[in-house]
Amino acid sequence: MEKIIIGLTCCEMEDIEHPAQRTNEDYIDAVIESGAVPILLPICEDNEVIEKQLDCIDGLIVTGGVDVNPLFYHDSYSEKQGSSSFRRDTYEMKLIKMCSEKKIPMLGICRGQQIINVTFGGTLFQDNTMLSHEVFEHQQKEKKDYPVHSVHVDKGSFLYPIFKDTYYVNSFHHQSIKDLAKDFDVIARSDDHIIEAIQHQTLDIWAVQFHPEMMHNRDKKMQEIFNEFTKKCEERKDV
Ligand SMILES: [Mn+2]
Repeated sequence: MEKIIIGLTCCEMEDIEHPAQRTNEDYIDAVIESGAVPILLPICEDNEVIEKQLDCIDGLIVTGGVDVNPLFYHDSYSEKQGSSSFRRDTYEMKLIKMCSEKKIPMLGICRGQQIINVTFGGTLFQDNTMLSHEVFEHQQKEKKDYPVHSVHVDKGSFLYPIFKDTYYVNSFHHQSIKDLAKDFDVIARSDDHIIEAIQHQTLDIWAVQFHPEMMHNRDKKMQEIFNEFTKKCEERKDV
């Protein structure tokens, strides 16, 4: 079978003199290991360019990065909000909308889960301490490829065949989902009830709050998330 192509979103680098965009190699490696071909999708403003970017891909991975600007979920800036990129938010929201219209499968990771939720009308906690109850530290000081907390997974979700009921994940997020977007289900939570994975009810949109790409070398189950996503994109292409 011909290899399918998966687009990876980029982040901006803060070099004022020589603006650049990049993505972490972990995503690239995990996609290649899954049997697909990764390509980078740079942030841009032109709708026609975005359309054309989508013509090139069979799947989209919305990668991690800075916080989403709270303006996009109609909230005002709190003291605990981190840095954000209006340009990246605007681009990714357009990309996600157009991608879902074309029914191209999508996998959101960390910020990716958050921006997918916001694109479909959901909201975020600007800091995990803003939840009404005590929460763990979700910004780990452990190495990136080691887990720090458990997640409890719903039967019937995309994660269940891989993780079963409970599994252990890494954690690099100080924000999390507050109100879930319409037509999505929460499919995994941590012990302190933070939303750690979501899934669309009818479209092929999956998202996780942890970073499977950072763990994929050490933990085959993390690689399996990418393998299953690639399989989903191949099935979709065959339709
Ligand atoms: Mn976490």
